[in-house]
Amino acid sequence: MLNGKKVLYSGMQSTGNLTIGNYLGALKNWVNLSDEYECFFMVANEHSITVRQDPAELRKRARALLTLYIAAGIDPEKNCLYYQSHVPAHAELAWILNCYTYMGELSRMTQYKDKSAKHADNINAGLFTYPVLMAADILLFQSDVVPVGIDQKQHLELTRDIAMRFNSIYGDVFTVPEAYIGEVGRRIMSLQEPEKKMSKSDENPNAYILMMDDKDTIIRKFKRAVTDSETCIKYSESKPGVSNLIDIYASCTGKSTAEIEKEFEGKGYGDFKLAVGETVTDVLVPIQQRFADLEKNKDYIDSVIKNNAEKASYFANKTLRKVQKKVGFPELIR
Ligand code: ATP
Ligand code: LTN
Repeated sequence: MLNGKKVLYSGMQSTGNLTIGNYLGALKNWVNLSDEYECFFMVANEHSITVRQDPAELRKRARALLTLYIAAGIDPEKNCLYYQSHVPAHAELAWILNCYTYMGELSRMTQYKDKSAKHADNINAGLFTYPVLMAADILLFQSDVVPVGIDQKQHLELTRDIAMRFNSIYGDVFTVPEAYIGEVGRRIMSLQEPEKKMSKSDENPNAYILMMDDKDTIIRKFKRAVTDSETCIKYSESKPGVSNLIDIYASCTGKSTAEIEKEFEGKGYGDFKLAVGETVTDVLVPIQQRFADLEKNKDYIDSVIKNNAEKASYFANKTLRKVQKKVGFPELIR
């Protein structure tokens, strides 16, 4: 608890441009939950370097991501938005937690398996211990709830295991967090291969809708979305393409699957795809406009970054000091 509220914590890597998968699976829930909780939203630029990055590009993307958090509706006066690399406690706690995490646990992580297959020329130790840094992020803030897409569930379970293991040795040091995974939008699929998750690192740009795509691009990509040889708009496991479009439409409009099926009864895929494209455009355009305005206001974004780095460090250091004491590191002599 912080200021009488439960603590909500989440972050995203500053690699690539966000897709509607990132938005509907995570960012949208952050905005919806932010009034109810004391929130910390972090830009995971330390996680980003587990895959090789261009330095200038990484710096630019981190700032764009933080700006996009605000453009999507997160109020930087009420919530703490910051860069992971501005708070050294993340890396320090990650080291300690590395010593309480087993190789076997980390080698079972599906994201590690996927990413090491994809980047076979650079299977670095950071890629392997990535979930420990994520556990450190979350545990440093004594977080109660962590809103993420379903692909991060396994990392959250590991975080809970690490927290409980540490607590069972040293007493109640960490709050054991819960994942918050939304009902709709938890797993948005590729528009080209609907059995695969929509990913910003997909080689085929038609597979994803970026949050910064313009209207024509959005409509064109939905038009080309892979469906099936039938024509009816029905949610079914055997129709992953159409079901994914229904999920996207449901998530953007708040309508239920049954309502959507009824709305498009007797209509074809062409009409439905156009409606999905227009709805997604209506959601994204205001965010894009706010983003463009915010980007021009350099001093404002700088002040958010500066103030929040201090605030985040203050809370993170409190937990870090407690942990250091528990494991037996001597206090600094002043
Ligand atoms: P990449 O695919 O390039 O590895 P990513 O798109 O998964 O990256 P992350 O920074 O790893 O991006 O994810 C940020 C947040 O967005 C996480 O909470 C993740 O669960 C969520 N998310 C990512 N893709 C989807 C998706 N297709 N559907 C729902 N949520 C998603
Ligand atoms: N691994 C997460 C990003 C992330 C995160 C976190 C999410 C890093 N640290 C802490 C929630 C809480 C991902 O989405 N790929």
